[in-house]
Amino acid sequence: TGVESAKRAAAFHAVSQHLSPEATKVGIGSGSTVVYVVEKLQRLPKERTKNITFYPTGFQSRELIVGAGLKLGDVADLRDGELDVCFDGADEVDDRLNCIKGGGACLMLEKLVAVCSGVFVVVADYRKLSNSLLSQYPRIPVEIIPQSLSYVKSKIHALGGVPNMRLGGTAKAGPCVTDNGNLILDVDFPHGATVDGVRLKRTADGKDIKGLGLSTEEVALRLKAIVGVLEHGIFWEGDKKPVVAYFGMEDGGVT
Ligand code: DER
Repeated sequence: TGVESAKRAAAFHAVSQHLSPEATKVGIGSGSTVVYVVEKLQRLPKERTKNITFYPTGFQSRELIVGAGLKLGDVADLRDGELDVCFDGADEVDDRLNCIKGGGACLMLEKLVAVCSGVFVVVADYRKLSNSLLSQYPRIPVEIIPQSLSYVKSKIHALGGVPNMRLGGTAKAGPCVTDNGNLILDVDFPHGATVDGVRLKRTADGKDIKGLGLSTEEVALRLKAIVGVLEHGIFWEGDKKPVVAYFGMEDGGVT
């Protein structure tokens, strides 16, 4: 389908552009687009990949690395900036290359690998392009420890958010459980966020402009500050290194 070939084009192009001959440590994200990143790596001459250790962002990512016969590393060994590059997908990317991630419930290790990487390379198809976060993908995945479920939901409501616990789907009764044994809340802000239930106002020319919510960046800070929240899917300046993004387009091109 158009989407799959767009994903593959973005992934192949990204690897050819950003896997330098000197690379020795590479992060591998999660999801369906990153499958093509590993396919491209597997097609490279063994000379190119035999000296590279690949670090997974979850169970699926680990399976991809091992399945491709690539050398597997342990994320627990990583320090800031230690990875030459990391390739990962996203659910939505805005014009400042900020992302919403977490559609695959792997956001915790994805963000850890992203912040340990010198360059964060996003690979995506054209559907992920967006001019402002939460317009195309109107929810923020948030990983929480299970015991905090009621508490975190109440705090998110107080922010003006609507938290929905992600279910495991038809193959599993009950919630989606992450690789870390936690739950995912998909949080929407239908009317913009507020602070402790009081909608933020901004006066301009002396008038109150009602209904202006928090910026997405402020939402990220407030979500992270709630006790019981492990991490959220807003990949923002504070959380990421230089970002490059490749989008496979419907016409087969890559931007
Ligand atoms: O969870 C994530 O952030 C993954 O990267 C995933 O959402 C990317 O989506 P994809 O399957 O369309 O590549």
